[in-house]
Amino acid sequence: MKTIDLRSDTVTLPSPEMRQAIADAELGDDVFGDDPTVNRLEAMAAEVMDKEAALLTSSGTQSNLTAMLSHCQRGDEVIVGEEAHILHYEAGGAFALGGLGLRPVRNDDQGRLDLEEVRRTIRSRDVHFPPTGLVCVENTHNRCGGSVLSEDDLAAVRGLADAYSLPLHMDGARLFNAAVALGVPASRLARYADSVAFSLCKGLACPVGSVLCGSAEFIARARRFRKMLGGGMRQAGIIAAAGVYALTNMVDRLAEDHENARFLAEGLSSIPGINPAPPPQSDLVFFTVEGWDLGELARRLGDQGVLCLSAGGRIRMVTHYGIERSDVEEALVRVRELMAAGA
Ligand code: TLP
Repeated sequence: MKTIDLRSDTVTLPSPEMRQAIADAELGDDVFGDDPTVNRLEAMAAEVMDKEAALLTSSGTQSNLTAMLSHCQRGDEVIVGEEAHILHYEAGGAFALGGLGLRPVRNDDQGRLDLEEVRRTIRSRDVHFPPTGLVCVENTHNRCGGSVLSEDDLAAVRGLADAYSLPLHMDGARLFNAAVALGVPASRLARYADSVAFSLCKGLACPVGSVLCGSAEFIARARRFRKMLGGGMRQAGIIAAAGVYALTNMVDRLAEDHENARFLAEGLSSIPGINPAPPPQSDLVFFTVEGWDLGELARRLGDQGVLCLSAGGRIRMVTHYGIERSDVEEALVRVRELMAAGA
């Protein structure tokens, strides 16, 4: 029985062409600035995001923490949506390692921050208060179902950040999914943020890595914080080569993952007992199920070779490189059979 792994787009494996690019990569010591492939990836990423500079990091988590450290001083507060990945899934690094307070504000089911609450949460200058140092947005938004922040959404939060002279960081782990969903270049979305982190190891199907982009001065600071976090990697061209390949060859195909996600969601909605979720905007599909313990359902699906995650009272399935339409069809057959068999 073929295993259909829908747990995350992080499970993607490099294509033969990507492996070849990795094998052929020219290498040097990146901590000395000598790795030509890393330098090439960073230049490409800066260009794609229309920022002055970029920095390869080991993960999205490292990019986000590096960004927060580079924008803020210890003791500052960082405003994040209450469903932000930074808040829920990054091991509390901002608190533990950065000495930063994360201040959650309400976000709607599309991942848009409640701007009135952001306004109320921004601290006035007073010796009693921790200064507000940064506002963060997430695009696409993971816990909000892979929803896409539009240019209007981003312009609104940018306007507010500007009104209070605050920098804006975008956790764009899946920013290319957002760009493909909106049919705009990623730079159109990146321009609203001072810094943007995008992942190489999700839909772009690289084995490792994330890239943080911003002004030259910001990235110079970030380079030191990345080193402090243990992210100074030596012959990192091995990683960067996959990134260069992905930026050239793996972006446009994300549209296929989005189509497969819509097809999956439609199919799931027609299975008795599954509560139809709103149509997915990108590659993440969430749903709830009547009469099942969701952990148990995920485990039983796993026994049937359909891997998914149960999180926050929902099941999550993700389409990605390596998952074809026929795999989605087969997954739907197996889910339908299990649901018919009952809890
Ligand atoms: N998300 C992973 C898990 O951590 C949940 C996933 O499978 O979706 N920002 C966003 C919006 C993310 O979804 C993720 C990873 C990250 C940052 C962190 O990236 P990594 O895993 O590279 O540290």
